[in-house]
Amino acid sequence: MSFDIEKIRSLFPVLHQEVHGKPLVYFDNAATTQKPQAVLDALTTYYNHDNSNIHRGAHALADRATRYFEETRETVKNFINAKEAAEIIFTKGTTESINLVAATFGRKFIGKGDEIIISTLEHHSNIVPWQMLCEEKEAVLRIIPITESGEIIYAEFEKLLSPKTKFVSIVHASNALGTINPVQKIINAAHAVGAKVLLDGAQSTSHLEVDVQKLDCDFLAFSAHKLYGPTGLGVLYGKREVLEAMPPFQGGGEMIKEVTFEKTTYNEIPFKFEAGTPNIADVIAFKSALDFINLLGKKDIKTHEDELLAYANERMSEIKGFIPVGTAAEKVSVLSFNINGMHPYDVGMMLDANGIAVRTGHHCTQPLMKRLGLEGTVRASFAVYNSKSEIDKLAEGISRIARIKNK
Ligand code: C6P
Repeated sequence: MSFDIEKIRSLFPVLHQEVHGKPLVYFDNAATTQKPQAVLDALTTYYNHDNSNIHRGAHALADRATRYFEETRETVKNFINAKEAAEIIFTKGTTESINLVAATFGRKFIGKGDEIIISTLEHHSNIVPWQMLCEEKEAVLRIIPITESGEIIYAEFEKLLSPKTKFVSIVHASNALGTINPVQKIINAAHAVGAKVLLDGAQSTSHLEVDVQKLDCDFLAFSAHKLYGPTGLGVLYGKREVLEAMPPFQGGGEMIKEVTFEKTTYNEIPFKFEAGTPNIADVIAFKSALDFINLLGKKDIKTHEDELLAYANERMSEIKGFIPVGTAAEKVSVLSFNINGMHPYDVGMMLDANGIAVRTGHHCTQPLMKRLGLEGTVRASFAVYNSKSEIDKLAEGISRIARIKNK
């Protein structure tokens, strides 16, 4: 598929509506992306034709559902270039993926006085599970500081590394500012002291090529709903040898080999980590979302989104009172800002009145906002179906709002 915006937009039914009497401009893609018709069709086709539990039934529907479910696992494997499909675990989302690692790898391998490194840029999902673990194990959480422009200070990260470092959990691309972290360097340096590395790929997997074998990360966590797929579904990638060394996350059906009242033996990966009936319909529909991304191609997606961000920066720089937040050299398509003298929430409400959907507030990154001395920001985040003419509408809306306070 060539990068034909009108054609791409025609695949997303939700985009074709008016909000408050204005055509919808959807710029809240970092929160969740919209779903193409193919994903919606896959959901109804599954329920209309194939609905069945998987990995258990001795009948045609169960076979079909199992096959489609495992086809998605294979597609995810290829999407991130994992070595094998068994390294792909389905979870509820990035949040659950990170919690799984903290609760299993963390509980088994991290002890008193050990250190875990995260950064100032982290989403709460990549802070709180590690804080909980540190509290339980008397381990220590270390934080990589950032510059005013929102980039981690790499030299400070190097100073934090020591033989005590057991784990580095780092966001690949910041949801609040868009900053892309130098993850390859971080992974190499962490491995050099024997630490394992988890990448929070919630915001990177939809914008950038993410090749887990090339990166050599031990874990990658991400959510289907930020990749044009359904909500309530996430992925945890882990290297086979690391996953095999970890205890299970939850106990129940599917994750066992054999159960007696005396002793239970656990299933092979990935099933060891997938207790209970999984989110079958959404897993099956996720394949259509990944097929859609693959058809467009990550390279062209990145080019398009970089163009949108550059254009947005150019348009906004003309506006008196526009304050950009997060000006890192390497960014995904996130435009975070404030308007001089205005609360971000009020800006968001005024944009909404013009049909423009943005997110406002702390973006689940309260420590980051505290570091920047801000209560929050307004965040416009761009996806494959967004266009320069929509950015013009954003610029016009912001200009009108800024004029109120910045005459
Ligand atoms: N960020 C945003 O508006 P879940 O909720 O589990 O799908 O993803 C959590 C998460 C973890 N890490 C990063 C970097 C994220 O951006 C998110 C989700 C959304 O920015 C909702 S808070």
